[in-house]
Amino acid sequence: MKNIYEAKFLKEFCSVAANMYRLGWDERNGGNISYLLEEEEVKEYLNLNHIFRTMPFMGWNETAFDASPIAGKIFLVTGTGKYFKNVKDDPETNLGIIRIAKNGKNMELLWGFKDGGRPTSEFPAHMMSHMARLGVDPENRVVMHCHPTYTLAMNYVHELDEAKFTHTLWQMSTECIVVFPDGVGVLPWMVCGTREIGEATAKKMEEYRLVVWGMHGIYGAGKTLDETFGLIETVEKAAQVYMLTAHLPRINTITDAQLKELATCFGVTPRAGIFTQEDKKR
Ligand code: 2HA
Ligand code: ZN
Repeated sequence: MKNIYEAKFLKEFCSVAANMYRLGWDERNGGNISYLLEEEEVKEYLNLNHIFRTMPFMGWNETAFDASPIAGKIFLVTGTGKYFKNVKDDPETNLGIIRIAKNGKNMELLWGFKDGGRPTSEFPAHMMSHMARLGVDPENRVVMHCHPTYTLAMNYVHELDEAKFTHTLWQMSTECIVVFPDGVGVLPWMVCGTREIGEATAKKMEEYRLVVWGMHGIYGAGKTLDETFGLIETVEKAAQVYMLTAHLPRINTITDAQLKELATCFGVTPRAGIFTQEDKKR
């Protein structure tokens, strides 16, 4: 067996968590990541027949949550109550590798959570989001949640309307429409960790790779850790520009005609319905 600390998936995961912490997106135990691994790559490092513990999905009763469509799939995931700050120095305590049990009701621990920990309280929301994303993109691997400062700040001063929010972000930085032409889904404020927010997030994930949780944070999904991080990073940069300028008279803007020109030039299709927003000049 190879040393798991040499595994690319673990090294990359630790480094992305460290970056998210460094950027202030994951204070205390804020945020969570789940990363779908290939069985082939995991079995170089772990004996897949050795299950340390079997755990039910916390807080979700059997009828409420059925993960059988992804039974047998293996995820590297952050732990509940664990701090992103500590992931890099002690991955085996702060992270775990779990497999969805055959019945779709339990998780089998294959590595990590060595202090008795368990996956993030948002794990069912993550799994439902994985199922939704895999339905539209079979290559999706990552679901990432965090609390980026400017995105959160923007939630308090900008309407929480998907089309308006997306349109404003697209205007705040030229690359936005190229990076997320599909826009940003927005959920109203909801209690986190619940079945309701999990289901609502997964529903949005059928259409969006980015979902803002009103006055809480953001969810991103993608094929790789880099791609998912990059999506959130691009939203956060645009939100930062918005927050640095929202209180000032705006004398220039990227027009809808220019946004459309960008889309044509980069070969992306902007989500329908965004350009019906008035081109706000304040
Ligand atoms: O895990 O961010 O939304 C901590 C959170 C919950
Ligand atoms: Zn959160």
